[in-house]
Amino acid sequence: MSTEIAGDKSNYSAENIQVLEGLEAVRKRPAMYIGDVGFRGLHHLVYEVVDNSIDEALAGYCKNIDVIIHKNNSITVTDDGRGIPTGIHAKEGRSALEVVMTVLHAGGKFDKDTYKVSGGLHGVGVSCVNALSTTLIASVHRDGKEYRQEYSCGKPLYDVKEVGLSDKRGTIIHFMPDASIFIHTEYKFDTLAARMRELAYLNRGIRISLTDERVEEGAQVLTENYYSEGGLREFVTYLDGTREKLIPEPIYVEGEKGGVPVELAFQYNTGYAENLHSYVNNINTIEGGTHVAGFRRALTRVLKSYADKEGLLKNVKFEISGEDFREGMTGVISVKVQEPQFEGQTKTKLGNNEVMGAVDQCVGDVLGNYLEEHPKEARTIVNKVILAATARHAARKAREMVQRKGAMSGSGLPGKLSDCSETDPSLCEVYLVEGDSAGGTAKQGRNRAYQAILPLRGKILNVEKALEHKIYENEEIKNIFTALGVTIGTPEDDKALNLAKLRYHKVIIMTDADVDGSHIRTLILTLFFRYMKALLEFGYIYIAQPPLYLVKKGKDEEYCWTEAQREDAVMRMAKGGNPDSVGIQRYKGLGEMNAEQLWSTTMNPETRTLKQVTLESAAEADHIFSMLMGDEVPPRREFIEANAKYAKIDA
Ligand code: 0RA
Repeated sequence: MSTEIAGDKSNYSAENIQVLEGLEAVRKRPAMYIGDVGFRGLHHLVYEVVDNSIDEALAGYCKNIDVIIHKNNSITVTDDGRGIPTGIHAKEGRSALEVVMTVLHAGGKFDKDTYKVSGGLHGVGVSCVNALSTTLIASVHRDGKEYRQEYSCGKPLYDVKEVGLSDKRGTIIHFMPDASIFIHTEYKFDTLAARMRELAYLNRGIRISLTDERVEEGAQVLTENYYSEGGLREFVTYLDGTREKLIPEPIYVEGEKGGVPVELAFQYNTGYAENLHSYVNNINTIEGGTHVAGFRRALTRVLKSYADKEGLLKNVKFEISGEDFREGMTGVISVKVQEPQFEGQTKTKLGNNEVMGAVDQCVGDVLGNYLEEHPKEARTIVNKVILAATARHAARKAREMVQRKGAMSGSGLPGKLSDCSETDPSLCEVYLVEGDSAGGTAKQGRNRAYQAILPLRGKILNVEKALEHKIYENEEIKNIFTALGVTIGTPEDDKALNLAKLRYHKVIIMTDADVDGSHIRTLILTLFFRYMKALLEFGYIYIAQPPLYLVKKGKDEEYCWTEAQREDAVMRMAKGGNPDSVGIQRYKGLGEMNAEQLWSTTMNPETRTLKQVTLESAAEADHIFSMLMGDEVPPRREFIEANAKYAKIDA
């Protein structure tokens, strides 16, 4: 979070003008400050306020943070910290509280010693939340008194005032997001819950509660409490909940090198995927960076030298590579960096070089000792690594076979693909369609200029449970990746290179609106999540929304996607007469529509609705995919019905 006050060096009146411009600018271009004005931005407001309380907790003054979603979708965040100072700020000539609430980036100005590292991706401060709220009320309990100031669209309605005595301490921020700015104003409990849970794991010892008051009249409000004593150890155990673990407890590292606090935990499971989640200042760094590099380097070096020393690699005839040390590993790494440099396409890649060495040393020390003290676990891990290397060699052979074959057959595109004529990927879309018959209909109905169709035969392989080389050998999966033009299983570092080859910038999954369809959709999403996560990270994946009903009377026909739309259509067509005279056809399968119907309801960009799949929380998605597609059946049942909870899907 920046600590610069806008116009700090200019004179008083000029400064005031700049202050006004500051918050006006936020209202004019909100997306520049909070990312977007959709669901993401709306939820970002809460994170921004909570981040301030987390900072106060990290400074050691706050233990409890309570978040309430009120009935009208306004929010209250309460903490028991020192309270934002209310005295007159010498330089500004007005209350410090007012400065914090009305000046961009003023957050950390008053307490230089405070360890300020928390802060959302945009790190814009609570004044942005104020600017984007029709009403905001800040209450501060401090020095035996309660102070208050209210604002409208960022402008104070009165000077900070004392409203009474108080024996409490802390800050309460209540705000109502401005409906004229945000596309959506309804908060999603699950989205906020995932972030609060994540924050509790990342900052052990802080108690966070989330309450939803939007329940039926008279019903009990819903409250969830998040608290972690063990921090990242517990986070890893939570993420790996349904996977079979190889060692009894995660390996845990907590330390500090060169002023960089490092915390990390990792566990090995019987699976094949690497699930490493990384954070800098509580921000998920999806593109990794120097902290991840430091961890990988130490892991490879220490495990290799241990295995060599113990003579465990005597019979291994081939090279063991870095990735082999991370197969079937779930880990979380969290560092706190005073001045983080974020790079990469989504500005979520840590660039600070000093962090690499800090993490490397912390991990090196602890892991070396761990292996010496736990010979049984050490052997288990090394055996797993050797197995991974063996499998990787088999997989590479299989993959090379596939690629050689592909290169030989003409265009190299799968025979089942009906390609489009346009070649600019940004204009092209491909429909992955469940079943050959619906694929045929889609082929007739499409606009062949820019829409390609790839029919899929029923259920594809469950990659969560399959051996890696089986995945490369699977026809259906090969077809998908060949059609998309990207190489499956490319190391994460080559993401950008690989994505540049993507042949369609909309990859649209179109399945039946039944349980099987939802299962197939999840299988495809799991495949992308595990083997081409960048497609999800960069927002290339969409879900088609075929209608659920056709309501009909005489020549009148109307497609409906929800129960409410259906009831509405029936009433309108009955025109006050008997609703039974109106026919309702329920569509379960794509096959029940003809080409023209499929085009007009589901494929025509003018009239269709597509849902874009985004990864709001990769950690939460990891947890849910492993549960959905893993070995334990009961939790999966529940989730298949409530499809698409794993990844947030925005309209
Ligand atoms: C700067 C100085 C002090 C407290 C805070 C910031 C503070 C900010 C927020 C935002 C939400 N909750 C907060 N709690 C505290 C206090 C300095 C002092 O008392 O000496």
